[in-house]
Amino acid sequence: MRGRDGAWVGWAGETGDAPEAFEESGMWLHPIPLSEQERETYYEGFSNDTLWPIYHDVIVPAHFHREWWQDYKRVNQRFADAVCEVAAPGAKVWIHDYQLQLVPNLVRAQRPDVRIGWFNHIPFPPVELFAQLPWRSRIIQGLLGADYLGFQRTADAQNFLRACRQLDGRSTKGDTVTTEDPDGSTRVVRASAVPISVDYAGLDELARSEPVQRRAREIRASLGNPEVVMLGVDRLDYTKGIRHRLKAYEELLEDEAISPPEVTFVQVATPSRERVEAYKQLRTEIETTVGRINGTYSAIGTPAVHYLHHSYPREEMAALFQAADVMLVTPLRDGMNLVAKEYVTCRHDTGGALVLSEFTGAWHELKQAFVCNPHDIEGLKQVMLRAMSTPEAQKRRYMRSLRRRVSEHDVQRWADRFLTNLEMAPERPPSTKGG
Ligand code: GDG
Repeated sequence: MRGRDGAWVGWAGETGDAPEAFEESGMWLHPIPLSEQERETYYEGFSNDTLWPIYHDVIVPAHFHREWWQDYKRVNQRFADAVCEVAAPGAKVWIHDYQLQLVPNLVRAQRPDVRIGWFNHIPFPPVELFAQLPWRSRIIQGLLGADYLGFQRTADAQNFLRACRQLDGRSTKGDTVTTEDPDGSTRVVRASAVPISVDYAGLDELARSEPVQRRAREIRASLGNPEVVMLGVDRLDYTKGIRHRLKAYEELLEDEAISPPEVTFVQVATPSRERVEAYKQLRTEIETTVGRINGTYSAIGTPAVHYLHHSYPREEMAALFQAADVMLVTPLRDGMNLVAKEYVTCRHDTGGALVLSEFTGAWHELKQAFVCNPHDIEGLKQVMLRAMSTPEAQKRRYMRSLRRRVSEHDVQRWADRFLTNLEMAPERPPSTKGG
């Protein structure tokens, strides 16, 4: 946003009245208020306890409440009204994520002059799961108010197109779907993959800086300079496969395939959605497991697992990535997973090894990673061992190739591609194949 002219409409971040709109670093920021009740019903409820589980393979059950849906509609209308207020004539409107799926159609109803795009940061579920949603047709209708819909993977775009066809009887052709507007005219909407990425240049520069390098050495020294540092960095979310990762690690300790202090594991679990029941349960489970592993396998001064339930500044994250020999990214389902791309970006020394779940969007781009299926604990253990024991020269070749991919497909390229797709939709831009 800083590199482009524009207005940003978003939740103020705290409940209650929102501040007046203001300018900051060349951006016009327009905060939207949420009441305490809407935080519970719209945000923690419908967004994070209905949609999030449905869109992530129902790893935990989804909860359906009609009052939550009413508030989802009301808040989406509030966002749409604000967008219509700030958008210049003919503006491009870029709507983000599953919390705002009704906004495209609500904006179109008031502002047929603007171009509307929507990007989904999380997966779009297979039709069999999406079909469970009592409000599925209303969501499809909401999204089809857009000119262009962007997804992380082609499979996500295809899931959406299939839902339009099978659940709503709409006609689809290639990556487009035909919809009818209230005035009876038909319109074609395009849905395709445009995978998100990271600020490669900015993060690479940060990782190369002397303070980050020094901090990385300090971290390794504080861990007792182990031969192998394994690292996990995730929001504390059941989609991230933290339990599976800990189980594999615990079994490797039990099998005596590894042992502290030669090998140690650092898990950063950033606090997240702490008032939602499934997250409370997950935290208890993870912390019990960490306690058990440490109780059994640690010695004084050399814990088997370093568990950190905090969030850290960017510099510290870059230093942690630098310090880690094996990065464990093992989600059960993840739209993209930026941590995998950030790890690769921080390894300008071409050191380290990335273990990556095949159920992440990132896996579709980072094929030189050590792939794993986190449900297969035995397989995951073998992959972890392989990531440690593969000869250095081979690992460097993998890392070079991973870095090339991320450097060539960074976040700027993602934004450019999205905006070009939006401009051209429903036509495909001439230079891209399927994207
Ligand atoms: C959603 C989708 C998709 C984490 N802890 C700290 C911290 N982080 C940063 C990471 C990374 C980001 O948060 C997390 O992004 P992920 O992509 O890994 O996962 P989600 O939060 O689930 O994001 C996901 C993403 O949207 C983008 O489209 O990739 O699939 O689920 O950047 O580094 N950053 C700092 N301190 C922390 O403690 N500074």
